[in-house]
Amino acid sequence: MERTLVLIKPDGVRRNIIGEVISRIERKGLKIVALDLRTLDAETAKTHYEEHAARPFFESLVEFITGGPLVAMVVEGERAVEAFRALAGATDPVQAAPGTIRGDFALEVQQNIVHGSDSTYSADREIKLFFPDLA
Ligand code: RTP
Ligand code: MG
Repeated sequence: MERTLVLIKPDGVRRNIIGEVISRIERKGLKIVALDLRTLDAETAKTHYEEHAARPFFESLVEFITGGPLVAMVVEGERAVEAFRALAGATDPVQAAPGTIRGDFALEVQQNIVHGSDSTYSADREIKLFFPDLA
């Protein structure tokens, strides 16, 4: 069974839509196998988003993602990586289709509510980073 790392970013927690996001994951038929509310330190945030280290928005992204508590989850199911990315919608919430999490709840590219791993390779790396003790 495939696993993916999902984050409800600090903007989603601040806006009290944790339940809304979790409900969509469960409604889809995906299973939550680990879940934790935590505030990231800068080092973990930089490792998580290391692929973007050279991008102009990197510093601002790290500041945003460490700026308050977030919810980290491991989500499991058939093609879980792709299934959750479809629920999340496009990175830019204005482009994201209505009916997706970003399409329904966000307007700005940085504050786009959720993260989902972009491949099984990334999922593996990110799950080890966030939940090193998970079997
Ligand atoms: P994520 O990694 O958070 O699931 O998002 P994604 O794959 O859809 O998008 P990605 O390209 O990996 O970008 C990571 C996050 O960086 C912020 N971002 N800001 N200011 C900008 O132009 C910009 N572009 C991206 C977003 O929070 C995006 O989700
Ligand atoms: Mg990404």
